[in-house]
Amino acid sequence: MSRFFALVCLLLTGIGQAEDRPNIVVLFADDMGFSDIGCFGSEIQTPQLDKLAANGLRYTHFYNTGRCCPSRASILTGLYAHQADVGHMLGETGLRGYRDRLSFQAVTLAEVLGTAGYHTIMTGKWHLGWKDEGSPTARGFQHFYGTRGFIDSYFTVINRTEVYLNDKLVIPPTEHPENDLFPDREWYTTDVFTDYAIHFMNEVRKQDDEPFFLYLAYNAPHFPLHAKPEDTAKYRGKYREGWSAYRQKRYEKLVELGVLTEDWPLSPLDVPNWDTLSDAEKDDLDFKMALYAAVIDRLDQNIGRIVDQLSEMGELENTLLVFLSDNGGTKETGLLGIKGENNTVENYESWGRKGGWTSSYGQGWANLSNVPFRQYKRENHEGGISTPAIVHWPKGFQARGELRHQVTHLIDLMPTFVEVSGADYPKQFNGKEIQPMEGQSLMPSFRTADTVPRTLYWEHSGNRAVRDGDWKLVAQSDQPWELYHMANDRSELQDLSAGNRERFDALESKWDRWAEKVGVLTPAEFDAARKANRESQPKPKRSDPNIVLPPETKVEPGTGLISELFADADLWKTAGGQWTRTDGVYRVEGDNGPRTYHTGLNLRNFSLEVKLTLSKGSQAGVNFRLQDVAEGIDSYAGYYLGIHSGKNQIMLGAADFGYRTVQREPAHIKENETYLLKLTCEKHEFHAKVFDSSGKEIAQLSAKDGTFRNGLIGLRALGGGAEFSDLQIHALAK
Ligand SMILES: [Ca+2]
Repeated sequence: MSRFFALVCLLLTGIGQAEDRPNIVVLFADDMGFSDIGCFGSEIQTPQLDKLAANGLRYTHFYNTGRCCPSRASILTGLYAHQADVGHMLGETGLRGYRDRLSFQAVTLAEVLGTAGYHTIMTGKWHLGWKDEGSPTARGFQHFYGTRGFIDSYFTVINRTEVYLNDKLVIPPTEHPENDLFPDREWYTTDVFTDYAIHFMNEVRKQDDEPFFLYLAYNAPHFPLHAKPEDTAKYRGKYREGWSAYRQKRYEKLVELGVLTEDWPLSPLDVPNWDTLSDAEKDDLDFKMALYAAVIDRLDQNIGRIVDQLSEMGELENTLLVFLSDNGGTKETGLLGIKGENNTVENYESWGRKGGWTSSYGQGWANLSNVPFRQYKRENHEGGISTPAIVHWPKGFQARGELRHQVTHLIDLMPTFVEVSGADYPKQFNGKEIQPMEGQSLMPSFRTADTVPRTLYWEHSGNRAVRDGDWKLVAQSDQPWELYHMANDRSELQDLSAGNRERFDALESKWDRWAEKVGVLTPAEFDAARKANRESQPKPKRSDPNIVLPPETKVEPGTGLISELFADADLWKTAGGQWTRTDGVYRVEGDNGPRTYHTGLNLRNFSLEVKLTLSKGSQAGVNFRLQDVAEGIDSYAGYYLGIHSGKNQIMLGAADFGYRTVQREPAHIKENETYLLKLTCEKHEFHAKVFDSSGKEIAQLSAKDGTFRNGLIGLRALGGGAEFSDLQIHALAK
């Protein structure tokens, strides 16, 4: 806080009086189009957001960057995404503009507001880097629950989307994440991210009366479409009318609401006419859109919970709340959605909870999401970069239910929050020079609808745009520029390039200068830089076994027992849980979810034996090929051989996109009984046998995986204590 502002606060409020600076809450949706909520024309029921709009402001020209990572970089730093080193996604090039974490020459909203005395809270999807140095807690959030990467699943935790509580990995990939705040409720991202946001708000209020900043980055409604049945039921059947009917309805409502002017026609349908589809396709698409609507409906219900919480705390009036989406509706998954031919209404049970790129609504419905605009997520036409926007702050401004047509962007949140918090935007932070803010404060627009001309820029994957006053020059990757007059034609239908050469050239040079300034690479340059960076890195030893041991230790394939080489070495890493290791016995206590203990031993061909006792609780076993769980960064999928007392079974599971059981065998598993697990991984085949304490074989399992490269070997326990002993690992010949 600036000293002047502190003094003013002190004079105005007097010592001991309530803090006058507002709480700041940013609610961020993921892959949601311009017309997907009620107060922006949608038929999807969003009464909570509509109420916020009715008591606040709606911005009709609010822009994002068109895609997940860059939008997150931009909203948090107040810079263009390239300046925050996230010009593309999280690919490391070693060059400015394109790194695998946020720039250290940028400060986050949390870092700035934290220095002004705000409590800083984040829940949800970070998607700005897996590394510790770039994590939410490293970048200013004092409280965090969520993922460091993407999410792509609602009911389960899939590979590379581990859930962290602050810096602690609390949920590795699993089909059954634990809802630790509400053990009787199912773990569902939109719900639990809200649960934790409320939990943290209560926690900070127990500490003191200082305002808080909450950044709640939901993954809804990003695919895959995982909805709760009671939410889906509200919409199922409604969408059989087809996309054209709903595009027209939304357009008319947007005009009626005053969000759009009739001068901007509805862009033409960009997908096949609904009537050309078969009845089965129509039914399938109705179901998928009902799922999408249900995911947004649930998002809105949870936003209601946040509002209720603020109300109960008596702090809703003086909370500056902003709702935005990170990019428009997506056509990334094809015309009819992912696997339209395979994942059907009939076999919903088989794909309805499967994470990854398993289900989506497809381009047809994305064309509805982005009404009235053209194009989609990733692109810089209005359909990709326009977000519905709501600002609610009863104490901050008089306006209720009004529209604002000022041209605004994610980069504007930083200067707005600096202004309302009295924070100093630093020139230096942690010893680094910090780039100046790029945005403009929204504060004047809280008071007046007067618009002011401004210039904004975009670039993503070769898609590019510049908006200067009422003019916009925009192009798709590898395509020529198009020129539009936005006041007359925001739907971008009349390309005016031909008759306005001077303006065209001026805008093009403006964009070129900006691209030079922020370090834009063409897609080809980006690919080449990423490749060069990859090749410049020390290569992992491809020979087998690839063992992470002190450099002086040499292990050759087929050299027999190698576990003793590292038995006492300090090479073990935990991914959750307090493990102890004494005299070759590895123990983990407690009952707090999945815990993993890794050897640092990375092998392709090996055999392993270990004795395992479940002291109390459900399941434990051996992991291999789970580098991501151990390191939190890599993308190797994993296998798991485990015994499960709760379900009385022995299983071989695999985590790729979502955890799946490869094979399970029934067996009576007793607590405090010692079992012997024997496992061989050789030439892409896995064979396991399990014996009871009398030496009787009680299960035999096997699997084959041609893509298996090597596995980081570890021990794993879920839901209870476990003890491992007599661990023996042999490196086998290739
Ligand atoms: Ca997104």
